[in-house]
Amino acid sequence: MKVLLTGFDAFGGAAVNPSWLAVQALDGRSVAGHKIIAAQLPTAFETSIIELRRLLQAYKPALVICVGLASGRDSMSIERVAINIQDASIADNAGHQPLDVSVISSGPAAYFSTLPIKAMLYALQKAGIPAEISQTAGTFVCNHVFYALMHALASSRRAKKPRGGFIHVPFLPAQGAPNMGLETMVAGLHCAVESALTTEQYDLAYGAGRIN
Ligand code: PCA
Repeated sequence: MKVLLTGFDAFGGAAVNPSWLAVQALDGRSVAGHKIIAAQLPTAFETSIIELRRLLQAYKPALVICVGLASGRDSMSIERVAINIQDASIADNAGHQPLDVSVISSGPAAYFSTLPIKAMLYALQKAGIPAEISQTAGTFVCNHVFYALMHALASSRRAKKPRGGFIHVPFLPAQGAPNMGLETMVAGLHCAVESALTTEQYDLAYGAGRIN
């Protein structure tokens, strides 16, 4: 039983992406009887979701959490909803800057995360880690990957559909403010994975989970 955690490579001129450093630190760790596999996605519209689909096929994880950087945020942001749009204010790492186009033309307008987002929020807060529910993952590569993930999981024919969703992390202290230390991010993701694996009941649409 596996958990897939993805982070992104650096983009927009930055030297590192904290999302990759944080998930990499959890690679191989066991949580609630599951083994974590960390993988990097390119910050590029087209190739990110090709790689994501390959990883889903290869590992058939029970839980998938994609992680990305959101500058300007001061907490771990558990995303509620992925929307069917690509609208980039900067070029991605492949030089593409899509404007006002869908992620999947035949797909619905949006997908809710199937993570128990409120249970995860309370677990993080209980552990003293700054956390919030976010109502938008933006319209750049993170939202794109989140939408493609939820589309793939929704059409999964596995008996028990894997749960999946997205978490944004802040800058690292060396990147600017607001920020969060890498150790706090790693502890937060560990806590989020544990909560997602051990919260049994939740409302699919709203993510309200029973608090353990
Ligand atoms: N953050 C960007 C893409 C990659 C990343 O880490 C975003 O929020 O869309």
